[in-house]
Amino acid sequence: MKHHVLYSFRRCPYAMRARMALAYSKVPYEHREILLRDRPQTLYDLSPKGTVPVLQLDNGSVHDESVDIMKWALEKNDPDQWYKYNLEHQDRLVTRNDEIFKRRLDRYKYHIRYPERSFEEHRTDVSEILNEYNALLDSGSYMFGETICFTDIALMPFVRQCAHVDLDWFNTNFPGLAEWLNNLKGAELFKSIMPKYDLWVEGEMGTLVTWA
Ligand SMILES: N[C@@H](CCC(=O)N[C@@H](CS)C(=O)NCC(=O)O)C(=O)O
Repeated sequence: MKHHVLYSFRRCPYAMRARMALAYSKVPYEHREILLRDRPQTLYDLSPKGTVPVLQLDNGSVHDESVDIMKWALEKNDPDQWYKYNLEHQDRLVTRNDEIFKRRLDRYKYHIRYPERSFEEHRTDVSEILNEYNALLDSGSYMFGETICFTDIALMPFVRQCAHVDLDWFNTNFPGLAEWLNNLKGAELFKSIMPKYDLWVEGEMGTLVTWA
């Protein structure tokens, strides 16, 4: 293969964090936009679990976990040292997001499907973790100080999704986190990974993504 290939879905938070890391590290790749409800066979051939994002490297090896894709990109190029300090703490926060916050977020967002708890209880569950994020931001604009790091980017798409369930509530209760989110949402990095790509057609070339 001549280049790396990313299978992605625009609105998937895991794919967003992978795309942001690839953009930051300026790794060129072929973007293949897919639909979750109509996943191409090639995706399953590369990774039987069929989730996105999947990155197939130009040497044929495959990363099918968003965190692995991020770390692979940062190993190639990490000019602002996103993943150089506080590694254990950074990993702990991201794992907690993926293993606990994401589950709570789904229950809060789709509370109608989880009637065993009330909407308020689901909201309390996400609040517990949002409060921790908010407290981290007491001492800086980003999770680990005044500059963006791996954790900010890995968490942002999930916090964004959570905020949008009820933006007024989010902004009122987590002001530091709301400002953090607005900064990241408004940043060129995020905007650069959100264009609407044409759907990839099996057997054809996707969209080549290159960086100046
Ligand atoms: N642990 C995976 C999770 C990826 C994931 O669950 N992606 C969702 C889309 S947002 C997906 O592909 N869902 C389809 C499915 O679970 O079958 C990662 O970090 O890449």
